[in-house]
Amino acid sequence: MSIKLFDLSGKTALITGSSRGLGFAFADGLAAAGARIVLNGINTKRLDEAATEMKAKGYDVLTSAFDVTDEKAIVEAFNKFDVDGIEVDILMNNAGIQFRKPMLELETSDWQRVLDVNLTSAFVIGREAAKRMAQRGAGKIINIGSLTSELARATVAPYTVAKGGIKMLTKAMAAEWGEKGIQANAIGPGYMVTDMNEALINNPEFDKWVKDRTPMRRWGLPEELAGTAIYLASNASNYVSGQIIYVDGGMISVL
Ligand code: GCO
Repeated sequence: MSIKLFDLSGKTALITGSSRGLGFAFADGLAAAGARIVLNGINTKRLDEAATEMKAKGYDVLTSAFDVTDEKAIVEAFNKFDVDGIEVDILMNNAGIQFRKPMLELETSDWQRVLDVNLTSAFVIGREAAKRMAQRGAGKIINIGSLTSELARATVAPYTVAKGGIKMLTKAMAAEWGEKGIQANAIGPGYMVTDMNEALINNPEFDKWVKDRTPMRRWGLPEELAGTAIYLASNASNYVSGQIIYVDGGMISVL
């Protein structure tokens, strides 16, 4: 029997933080490959607008509004999936915030907030999804890392620590859940054109640094991440686990 390596038909993907930015690009990409999409965010207006835009393309889209730092809301969301017969086959832990400030000036509360959104949420949501995936003997978890999963940049310490943790959480998930038929991998986006990076893009000095530091001499486009997401969400990666794939124009590989 030939399996369709990159076909996501019949699969349901939950993508956190997917009403805009990279999350929305991931949703669009997986939908184009045939997946039913569950969009997530905390702003229900923005979530509904994103769902409407995707439905206009003929995609099968649901929404699930919950705060990724609210464990009770996460558990309730998954219990509702159970009641509604929604099986999350693919989980993309994409939700994340950035907070740029030197550590000497950084409040612990700001440090903690970034870690809660960018790292702990991936564990809690991953655990709830994996409980169900394990019962079915199959599942794909894709965590969103960063170049800062490997390299530090001054003034983004909590984000760097969280993204470094995402890389190792991905390996921990692979270690514990491989025997349950779950593959856990990560994507490390480079400097991408997103709202989160608007201040950097509009800073001529930083823009020049990114272009000089990147072999492809440009910022990445969110849609350029879709192919890697489809690969890691599909049968094409059934024996791939614990990996992080950098989609960064070559930046992390050069001095
Ligand atoms: C920053 C940026 C980066 C990018 C991305 C790079 O302030 O340096 O926000 O963190 O967003 O994570 O891989």
